[in-house]
Amino acid sequence: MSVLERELTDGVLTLTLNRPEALNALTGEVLGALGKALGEAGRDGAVRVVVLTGAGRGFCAGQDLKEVQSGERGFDEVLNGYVTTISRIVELEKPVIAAVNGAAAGAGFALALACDLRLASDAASFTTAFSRIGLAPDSGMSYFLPRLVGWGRAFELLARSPRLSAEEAQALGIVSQVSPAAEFAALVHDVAAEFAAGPTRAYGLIKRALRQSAGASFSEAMGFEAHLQYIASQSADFQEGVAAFLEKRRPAFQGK
Ligand code: LHQ
Repeated sequence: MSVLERELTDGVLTLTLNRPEALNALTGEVLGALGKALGEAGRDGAVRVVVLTGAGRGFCAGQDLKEVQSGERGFDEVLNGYVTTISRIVELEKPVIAAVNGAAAGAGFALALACDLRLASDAASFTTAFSRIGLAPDSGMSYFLPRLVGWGRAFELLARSPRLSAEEAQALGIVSQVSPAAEFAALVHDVAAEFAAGPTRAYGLIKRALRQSAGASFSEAMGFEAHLQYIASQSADFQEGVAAFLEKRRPAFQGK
């Protein structure tokens, strides 16, 4: 068994963190495998959407604290592993869905935040965890969290580290949809299938536009939008989208 399971079906690449005995806590091996799989997903035209989930009752409990305590990897090496892998999610020009099946903590919570969309089972929970062990946030959490929930709530979630239920996370805007655990696989399948049949190129450009706008002035954002729209307008999916609208039928996007 691999620490990261991969399955590609109908354009949906499902990556399953697979250390259930430790709630899928992240080791160098897991992070390396995840980073590599995300890099390959970017180059593989058969992949239209990526789903990230966890095996067993956890989503991801963040950094494996046994590995940290063992000192087998230097602190810089551990931190750099997060920078690389989280950046791959953000830079991947395809939608990445976090299917949060269980507990998400620390860098595991950050991993979900770096994804483009979060779906949660009602068995999921979310906790920042860092301050409980005397740490500051990492893995992009200080960037993503205030953008989703606002500065004040982000401070409280980071400093007090409550364990949020899926419903509480949804009320804060962290999660977009929650379903009963028994129906979660069907929800994830349906949402992933929607993206797998969508205009992949446009999704990639949406990610690029949002990323750029986060640090841009209004006029810079408008200028960058025009640049991206030129790229989008060259795609086969744009031709198909307009033709389908005018012919009053559903578009058949090829992701090109
Ligand atoms: C674990 C872990 C874990 C190992 C549960 N490691 N075994 C970056 C750079 C450098 C340094 C440090 O960190 C970082 C980034 C980070 O991510 S820091 C934050 C690290 N994560 C945490 O502090 C979370 C620790 N875990 C928890 O608080 C709880 O386990 C949660 C809230 C996730 C779930 O609670 P429960 O559902 O009650 O499960 P549990 O605590 O009983 O855990 C089940 C097992 O998983 C247990 O093992 P055992 O052998 O006793 O059954 C835990 O030891 C193990 N486990 N998290 N991070």
